[in-house]
Amino acid sequence: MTIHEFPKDFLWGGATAANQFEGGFLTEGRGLSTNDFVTAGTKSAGRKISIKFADDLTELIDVESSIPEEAVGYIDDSIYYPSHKATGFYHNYKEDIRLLGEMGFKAFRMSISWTRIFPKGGIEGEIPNEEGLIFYEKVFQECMKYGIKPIVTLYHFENPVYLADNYNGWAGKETIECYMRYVKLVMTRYKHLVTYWIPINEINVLRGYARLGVRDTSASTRYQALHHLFIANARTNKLAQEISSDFKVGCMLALSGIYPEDCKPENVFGALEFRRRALFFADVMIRGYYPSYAGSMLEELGAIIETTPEELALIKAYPSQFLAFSYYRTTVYNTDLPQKVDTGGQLGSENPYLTKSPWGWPIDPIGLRYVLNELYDRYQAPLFIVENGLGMNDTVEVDGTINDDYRINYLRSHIKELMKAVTIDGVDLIGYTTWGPIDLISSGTGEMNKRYGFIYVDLNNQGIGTLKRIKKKSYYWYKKLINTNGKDIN
Ligand code: BGP
Repeated sequence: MTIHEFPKDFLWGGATAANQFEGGFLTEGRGLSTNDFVTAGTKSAGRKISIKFADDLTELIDVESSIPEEAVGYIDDSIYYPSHKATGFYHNYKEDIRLLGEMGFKAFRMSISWTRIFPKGGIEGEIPNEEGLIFYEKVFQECMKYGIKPIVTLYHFENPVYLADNYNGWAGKETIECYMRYVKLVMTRYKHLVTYWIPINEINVLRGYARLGVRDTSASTRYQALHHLFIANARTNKLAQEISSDFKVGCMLALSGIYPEDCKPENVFGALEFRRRALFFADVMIRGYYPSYAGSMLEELGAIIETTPEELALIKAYPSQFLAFSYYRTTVYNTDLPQKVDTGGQLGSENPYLTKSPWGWPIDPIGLRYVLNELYDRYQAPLFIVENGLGMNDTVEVDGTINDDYRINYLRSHIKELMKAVTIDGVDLIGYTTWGPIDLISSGTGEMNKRYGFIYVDLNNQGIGTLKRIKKKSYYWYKKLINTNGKDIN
């Protein structure tokens, strides 16, 4: 049964982030980002941050732990930091965009590395780095050549080190001012090249030094920082309206789905409460106000934050225009069991009805339709799936081919469900950008072998490889799908 027509201008494409894709570490005037100190991890062991104390002692600490007071982030030349080279988009952007263009991409989501524009983050009087500005200009012009719309994330898992160390990152109000200088500059400069903007990536999973720039990990610091991000988001929405009436600015959350384990009322209500910890962010940014459950939720988390009536009025006046989200999987909530947080959402108890990826992420296409409906019912705002995909270790065959049928199957099954959400359920969906269309570094583990791409990149977990690009089988499949606007899905 089809009641609604699938949009003709649907934005098919792929999504990346500078810290995982770009490389070009400290090249042409780029400043240090907190993510530059993050080491490669493994599937089981997490990523670390290298730090140095005043007495020159160095240490590796867990990526989400607090930075001791007398320590600073430190680059150890004997360590491999995946973000420094990443998969080389900085130097290879022309070929990369051509490959995406040839696939027929309508949209390419990417992030700007803030310290490429303002090495210190945009402190009062700081002169922007023209070479950084030119780099993104060339990237956007290249996209234009192929009719690809850039979807630009302004803050994706990296914070200027200067702001982290001097203002405690987003916990300090100064960071809002610096961010706004950066946003004003890039929005003004690129207003004829970019229409879609995403101020903050996955706001609901931001925590710690690397992703939020905060040096201590208390709940109060975290939620204060997140409140400051709400202010920055609202101010960005306001500014965008002033700069161009064409701009479309959306908030972005990690919204992999959550089910209660069974009909035990504690599990059902617990799952609802647990989901609110994520939806809270969209409630604030789309509806425009702290929801009625916010007080008790923050209290339970142990977070005490300060807000002013002026700030709340600003958040109310300038909500986001669309809700973008990542969807990788669903998880099962059981009130008696702990939930683990990682990239891709939450991990809870086992779901006996689903199979899992080698990284333990349950594969649930119907869950995508469920989440699309959940979000559309709640917000009645346009939605945009800006991340989805399957991380797998691909094999290059002796004849040079890469037969990633598992990826095609994953994407096909998810796209079928999103099409049902649009054509049967009537969800207003702007587009779909798969995660990492060209292989890039995993955010959660820092591995290279957790690949999502249609295009293979020759690089291993130790950072060794030629960076050569090879088209996978899925490349041709997605190309055909885009060219038929989703009709030829087989
Ligand atoms: C999201 C992030 C991305 C991306 C993705 C996949 O949370 O926005 O940056 O990395 O998850 O996660 P991973 O790289 O851990 O497989």
